[in-house]
Amino acid sequence: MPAQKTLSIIKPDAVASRVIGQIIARFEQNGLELLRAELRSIDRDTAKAFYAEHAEKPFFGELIDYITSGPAVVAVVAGEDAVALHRKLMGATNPKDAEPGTIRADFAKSLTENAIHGSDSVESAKREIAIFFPAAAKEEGFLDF
Ligand code: IDP
Ligand code: MG
Repeated sequence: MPAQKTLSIIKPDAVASRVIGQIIARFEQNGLELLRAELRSIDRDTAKAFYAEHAEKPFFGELIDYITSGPAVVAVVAGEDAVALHRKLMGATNPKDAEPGTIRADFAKSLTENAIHGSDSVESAKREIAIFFPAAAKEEGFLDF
């Protein structure tokens, strides 16, 4: 089985805080590698499709405003057990609950502006990679993991 892949987003607050390098270093120090990465703004339609599971939540509007507010690093990160390992490196959604030494504990500003996104399952990873890297997703075997 090829290495597992996950969709990682270094969110606009972390890009503005200039900690892209520190976050990517944590991936690399923990056995994960970057397969694709783009510094880009996320448009509102893409953001709404990406966060569709939260469409009915009271914070949805705030979340879409935030994730589209400036450049983000959107990446495909790969390695053994990449989905769970990347989530572990992220820490809890609310930085107040995140373990010391996790990306959110160290870099997040608030529950909304929480520095990083990572797919929550292999199925989510495939859906999210196809949204942001449609050409890669069509490559033979890219989504076989
Ligand atoms: P996750 O990013 O840890 O998977 P989700 O529950 O999927 O967390 O929420 C997606 C994103 O929505 C969070 O990362 C955070 O930016 C934002 N968010 C989640 N819950 C709240 C909330 O209660 N208030 C405001 N923003 C929230
Ligand atoms: Mg989530």
